[in-house]
Amino acid sequence: MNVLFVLTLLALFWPAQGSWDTCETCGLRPSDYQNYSSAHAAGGSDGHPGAWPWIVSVQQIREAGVVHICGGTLIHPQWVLTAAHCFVNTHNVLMWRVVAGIMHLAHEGPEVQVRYMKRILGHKGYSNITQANDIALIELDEPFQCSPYVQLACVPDFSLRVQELKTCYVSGWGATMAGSPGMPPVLLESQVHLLNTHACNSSGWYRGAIHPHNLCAGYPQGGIDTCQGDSGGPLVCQDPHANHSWLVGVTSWGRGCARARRPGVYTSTQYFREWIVAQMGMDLAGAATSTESAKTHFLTISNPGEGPQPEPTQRAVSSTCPFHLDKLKGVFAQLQKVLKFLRGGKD
Ligand code: 4AZ
Repeated sequence: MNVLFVLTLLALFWPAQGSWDTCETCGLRPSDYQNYSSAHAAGGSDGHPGAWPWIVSVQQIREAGVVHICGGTLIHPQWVLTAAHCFVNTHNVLMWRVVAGIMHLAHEGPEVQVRYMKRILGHKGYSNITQANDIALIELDEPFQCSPYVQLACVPDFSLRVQELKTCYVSGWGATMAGSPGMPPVLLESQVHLLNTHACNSSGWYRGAIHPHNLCAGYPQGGIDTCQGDSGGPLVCQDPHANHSWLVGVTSWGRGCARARRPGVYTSTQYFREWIVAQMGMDLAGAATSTESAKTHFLTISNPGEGPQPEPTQRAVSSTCPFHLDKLKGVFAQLQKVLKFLRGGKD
């Protein structure tokens, strides 16, 4: 009986150990849990590998080599959310690649993964004059493999009260000063505040240039901001009740960088959630029948990885495959294996 108890405990904790590799969760940073070997924007600071495991570098392949153009965020193993304006010069998928698990752009260590593009789905309503609908999805040729350095971000639905989120961060390989030549090759991060959109749109600020689907983030006095090269990348905020983050914005534009009353402007992922689901859903209709896991990954869009599951009244939770059910299924599978082993059966 004692052996069974020990094995039960083992079975209970076993799935948690390997779960970084499965892409079953979103919004979790493995580096918060384990001490993996040790991210910006104007006024920001360096982080450590795996600090922002959902960020990717969207790079153009040129004759002279590859060039970082934009950031992006992994929201599914095979889908990256980014800004539409990143592709104004070329929509040719053959000219692009996406790099995940990278911190220093010049150092592609063993944790770095590279994928190529199958499709670029820019929002049809994108305007390069008003920067309206500055959002795009990239479908990759092959899925990324989740790891302690590569994880998915969670896209909130309408029940999350985004404006109430207090602890938010931007990250990227963008310039440290407006107009500065080149980019820092290392991923930088900055903590920013979500700013009141009405104030952001007022005279003395952006004077009506902010759309209902934008968020403003930074500081009224400036000093800390995203900048050229950070666009397409993530604005994430910590959930106040659990230890996962929400991808609330895609870095879009700003007048200069880090200037007073000219904060960074972001495309709201919450506003475009239905658009995102519709773009990916068309493809997933086929993919979901081929593998059950594709369905699970897709559902992580609304199911963050850990901590208390949100109240249904507060945030919609998919009824088909909640994360904790998945985890329980894993535990029972392990238990069954253990029992089978004890009975002398083959696994
Ligand atoms: C850009 O061009 C860019 N200060 C991104 C963010 C901001 C300005 C410019 C915000 O990628």
